[in-house]
Amino acid sequence: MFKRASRLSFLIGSFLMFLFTSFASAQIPQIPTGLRWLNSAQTTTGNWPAVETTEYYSTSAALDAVYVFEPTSSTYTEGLTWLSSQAVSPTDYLSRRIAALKRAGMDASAEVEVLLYYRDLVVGGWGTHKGFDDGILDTTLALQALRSANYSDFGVLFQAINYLTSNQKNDGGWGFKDDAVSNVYLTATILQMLASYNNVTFNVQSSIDKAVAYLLSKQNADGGFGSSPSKVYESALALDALIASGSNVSAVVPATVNYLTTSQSANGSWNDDPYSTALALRALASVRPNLSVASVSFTNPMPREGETITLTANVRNSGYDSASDIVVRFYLGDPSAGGMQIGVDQILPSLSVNSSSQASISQSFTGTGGKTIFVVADPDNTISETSESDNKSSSRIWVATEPDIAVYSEDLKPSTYVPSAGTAFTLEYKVRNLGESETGAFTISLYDGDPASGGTLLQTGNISGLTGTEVRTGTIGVTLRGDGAHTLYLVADSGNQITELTKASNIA
Ligand SMILES: [Ca+2]
Ligand SMILES: [Ca+2]
Repeated sequence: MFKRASRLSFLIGSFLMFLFTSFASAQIPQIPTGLRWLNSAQTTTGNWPAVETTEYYSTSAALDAVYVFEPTSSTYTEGLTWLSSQAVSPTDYLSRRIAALKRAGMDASAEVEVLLYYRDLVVGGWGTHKGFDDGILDTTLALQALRSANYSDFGVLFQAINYLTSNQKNDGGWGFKDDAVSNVYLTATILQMLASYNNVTFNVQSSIDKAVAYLLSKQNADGGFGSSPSKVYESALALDALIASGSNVSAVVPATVNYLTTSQSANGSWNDDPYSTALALRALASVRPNLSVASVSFTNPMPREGETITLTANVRNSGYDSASDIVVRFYLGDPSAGGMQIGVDQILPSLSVNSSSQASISQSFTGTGGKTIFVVADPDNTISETSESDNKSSSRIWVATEPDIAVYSEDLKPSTYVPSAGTAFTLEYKVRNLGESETGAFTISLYDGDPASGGTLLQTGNISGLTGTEVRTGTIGVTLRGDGAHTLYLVADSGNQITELTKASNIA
């Protein structure tokens, strides 16, 4: 076995996969000045020079940053051309190259093949080259590269991730060697990578939680991270990774942003170093809002056909930056499965961090039965967020059938079938709403004899509205005059339905 060279003495870059394209966002002034400096620092051959680290790391980090803001710029394309033209062989260079190629939509299958050839088949990690001792950083970078290439061999990924999580120290961090203490740089890099696999291929939440706790404990009084004094590259990587972790880290973000913005040089750079400048820019860009639809509610979740109701979405910003001009769009059905927009786009003027606001439309529906209302915040994705996958929510309504009042003869029960003439008895009855909508108040009338052919009105009563499908039981006092057979008729909401009491009393 070869021993891997020690690389503890210099900075090693890292990359992130940015899956989104350019966004027009309200930028803090440090971003455009930093970008201008980064553009000016590119050499005529397309690369960025080595200052605090090698030109390959500088260039790879600079491309990560430029891609976030100006993915179609000549700066980006010339940098990518330089990066992809370099002959590289160590695991870390190869991994950065794979990520850069895949992000640009280019083929990296040959590079992935070499990377997999380097893999230690026993331990499952990666060293600098084939046959080198496994290393934490090389394994992390290889996993990042395989993620960007959508590599999916579960066994390979599992063994490598397990190698890393089993080397996580008790304090939640990682160090370069078994006996070394944890450090911010390595822990942030691994946390970023683990977050990209969490809930996609693996559940590494407990490892993520421990890494977050470690990093949070390493924030310095100046708001930055790293072995005090704070370092720009460590602060930037830690901020990026903490946000990517999905944990709520709002308590530390403002101070770290302040550290980064105040440590920018007058010329727009950080430390006159492309690598630090790129990481700082990328970290500042990761401080984004996160919009989500917290709930969808209705003034009446069970309207009748044609009834206009108000649909309200509660939109929340749980991110780290404010958002403005937020489009909120309502759909009947899932928009990703043919659902159609209802109402017109609603615009929320602004949402500050940790605030929420409501958007509403008025709408009526045709066709009875269950319907699902979807609401999407920022449906055209014009606002860059820390998560783009939580912007949709839904809730069910039921469009109800019309009310339908009914009384049935078997629901009419006199207290006696042989009452004496002139003696009061009671009649128990049930009135039913066969429909799903509320009836509103109505009257019931009891007749002696068919009301359509001269029956006598005995009693009229008021019934308060029946809810959908409600059955209401009541009683009426009755006194019949005259011997002989009587047939009682109960009429609910005259005109709706008449029922005949067939078991007529026979008075002796
Ligand atoms: Ca979101
Ligand atoms: Ca968005």
